[in-house]
Amino acid sequence: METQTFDALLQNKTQEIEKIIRSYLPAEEGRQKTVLQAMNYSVLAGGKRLRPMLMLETYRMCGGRGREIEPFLAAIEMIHTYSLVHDDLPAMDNDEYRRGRETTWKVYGETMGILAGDGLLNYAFETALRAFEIADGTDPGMLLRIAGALSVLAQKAGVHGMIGGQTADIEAEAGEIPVTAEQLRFIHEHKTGALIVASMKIGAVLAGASEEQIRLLERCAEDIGMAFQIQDDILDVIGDSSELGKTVGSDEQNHKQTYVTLYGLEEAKRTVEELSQEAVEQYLKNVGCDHEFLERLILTLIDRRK
Ligand code: GRG
Repeated sequence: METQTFDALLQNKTQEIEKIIRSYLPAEEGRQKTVLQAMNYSVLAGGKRLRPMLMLETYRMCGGRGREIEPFLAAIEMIHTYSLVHDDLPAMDNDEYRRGRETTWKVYGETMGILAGDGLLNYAFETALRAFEIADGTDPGMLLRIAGALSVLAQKAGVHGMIGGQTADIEAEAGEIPVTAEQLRFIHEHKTGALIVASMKIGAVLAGASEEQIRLLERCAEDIGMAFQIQDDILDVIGDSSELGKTVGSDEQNHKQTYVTLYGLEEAKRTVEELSQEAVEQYLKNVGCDHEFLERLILTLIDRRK
């Protein structure tokens, strides 16, 4: 695929996703207006929308054509955004700049930042449940697939997924002892990888992919998640704050051990490349579907600058 074609496709697909996400945002009204404003502020601040993109493309690649996927696209972005809102809080990373804007707690205050994150997490499930309203009630298979997708969303966002990873990360940061490679792997797999795996798995489950296809796509997503986090560590060292829309150098400031501090910059870059190639060659290509766009997307992430 020509670079120009890929770029144009990426832009169109991002716009499509953006429209869907916006259509599921709550109205800013009633006595809880302030928290609703804070929730929407953080979602509307932008972001690459990578997780909904991976979900939608996996769904379509596996033959999905319905609209049941739409509330899940919005839900995964709400959960991802809540994690950023909470991660930026003074009690966690204490960041003031994210997605090119002041962080939610900086604008709305710390208490409202906590509530906005809680609100987004819960609203994500209210939103995903709306897939049942879209589904054709005469197809029990679809109802089961939606229930399966909800279960993936709950598990991967939860204590055995992202929250578990964040816990291990916070504890590693507070400790005096250097983190081991195994600990770091656990943190990355859960903190970052879990939502990326959830995105691709939900796409596959809703599209009715086979067990084997789901297994391959999970492995593929695990590699993408790991590569994505290592690249995030790299960009925290060599990235440009205005391009990234967030502060760089915060890992060093927080004395955080990362893939870069453990293995060095060059080895980290090599690993991102290797994992991304493996995601495509060993897993994506064996799913047996037209994978051209997803392949290109995964390989483009190797050199991402934001
Ligand atoms: C607070 C429960 C809880 C979890 C927080 C996800 C997370 C765990 C913290 C956010 C900070 C961080 C470095 C997370 C790793 C995942 C990651 C690289 C997030 C940034 O994702 P992008 O680059 O962000 O997709 P945009 O803004 O483009 O959506």
